[in-house]
Amino acid sequence: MINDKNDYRKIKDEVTQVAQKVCESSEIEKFISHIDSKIRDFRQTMIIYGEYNTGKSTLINALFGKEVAKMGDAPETKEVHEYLYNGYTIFDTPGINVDNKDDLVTKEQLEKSEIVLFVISTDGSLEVEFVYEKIGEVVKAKKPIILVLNNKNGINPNSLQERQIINKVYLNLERIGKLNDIEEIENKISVYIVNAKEALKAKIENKHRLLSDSQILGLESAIDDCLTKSGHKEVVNALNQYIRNFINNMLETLDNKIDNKESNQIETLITLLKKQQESLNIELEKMVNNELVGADSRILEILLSQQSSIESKKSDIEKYLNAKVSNINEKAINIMKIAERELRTKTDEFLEFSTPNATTNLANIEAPSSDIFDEILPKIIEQVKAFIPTIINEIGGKAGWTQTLILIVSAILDMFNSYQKEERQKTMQLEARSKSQSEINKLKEQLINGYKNCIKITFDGTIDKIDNKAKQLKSDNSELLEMKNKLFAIIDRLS
Ligand SMILES: Nc1nc2c(ncn2[C@@H]2O[C@H](COP(=O)(O)OP(=O)(O)O)[C@@H](O)[C@H]2O)c(=O)[nH]1
Ligand SMILES: [Mg+2]
Repeated sequence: MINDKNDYRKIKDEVTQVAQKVCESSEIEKFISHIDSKIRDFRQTMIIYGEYNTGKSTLINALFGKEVAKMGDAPETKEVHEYLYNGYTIFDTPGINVDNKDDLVTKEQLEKSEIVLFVISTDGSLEVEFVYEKIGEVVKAKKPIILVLNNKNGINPNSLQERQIINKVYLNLERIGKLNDIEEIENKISVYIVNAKEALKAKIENKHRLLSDSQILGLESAIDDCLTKSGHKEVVNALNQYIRNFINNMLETLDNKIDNKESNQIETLITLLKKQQESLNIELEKMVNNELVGADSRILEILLSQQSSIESKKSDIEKYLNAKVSNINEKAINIMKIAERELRTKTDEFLEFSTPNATTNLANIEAPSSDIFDEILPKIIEQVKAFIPTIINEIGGKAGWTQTLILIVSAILDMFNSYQKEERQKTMQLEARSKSQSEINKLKEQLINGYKNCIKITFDGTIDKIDNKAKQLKSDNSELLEMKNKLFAIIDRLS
């Protein structure tokens, strides 16, 4: 629980520390300057609030009895003006429903003020829903509020028409109270009808009757009453809300950063690559199997042929297998080239799809979007594009396969030789068949594993790099989460 100015000093420092990583410096300056000014002068202030052209500035002048504020049908008040009234500060504002800039100026001042003098004009905004919503917001914020109906159309005081207008206003207040779950809203707002223009005139021209008819005197004592009765409690209430709003805006910015799609997009890219790798493996395995269908029978045929010598059998098998393997290699290269093209299209699509939006301009914090999408991803994509040539180089060097083939052919022939010498024809044929089968299976396995390995090495490197980036993003997120927790803890202290 916040008790004194020192608590606010601490909170200001803690909030500023996080804010420096989340907010624009101008926002932080405004925040610091408001807290500082409140610490310097812990008194309640009043804001003149309401739609523009309802007579807010005229009312200020009526209160002072002279023209201190500019009045006019065009929005005259473009910024917040500060007046000292009976020792209290009153702020005149441009009002709401003017334009974005003026509305924002007004909203900022509303957040900073403790007491609200809300002006509605009897000739205009009596039935405007938006106006009552704004009144509801003030009541919900637990700020004392006086509602002034500025009698622009000169209705006689205490007339039936005046009562009808006041009743209408109370009905509208009741309705907005129900809508916003505000109990007994009519007891939380005091309503006064005054004629600001005539009050000003009466004061300037010293006309007592006119002054009394303007009904400004009742309003003046209500304002005095409200100002003197409120104090520390109202200032703490408004200041806490001001800080909470500031923190909530920061939390929103942090949430946007945490929710940013980049982590998910990187996960998507990783999944895409893994799927690509898997389907490449399957396709190559199928191709190798298909290409070697019947290879064992062909080898057996060569082995059992009557005419040729062992030497020529050996060279026939070698030739046959060499041709097979180089055919398979060619097909493997083709498959990988197609895969490369497909991957390139997919990654291009991915990049196009995941181009970061340019609206993340709020913070000074390292926005992960820029470096991922501008620097790192293109590099990764380049690597992905380069993976096929790597494989082609590896399997293109035939030396490895030739070695394998010689081993396989020798194994088959050694076995065949020994049986031929013993002339156990039947057994030899059976053994030769199974040997051819098992050696061809070995060849299949070696080819498939060889390809898979090359693919794995290339994909793993790429996936690792992307994965690391994803991890880094997650740790960035954990930093952001930590900031959020700090802010939540401050909000807890404020309530
Ligand atoms: N007849 C009449 N006109 C008023 C009254 N109060 C303000 N006006 C006029 O309404 C216009 C807007 O007044 P102003 O005080 O500038 O409104 P603001 O934009 O809310 O500050 C001016 O032309 C005023 O002369 C009033 O009590 N009676
Ligand atoms: Mg004005």
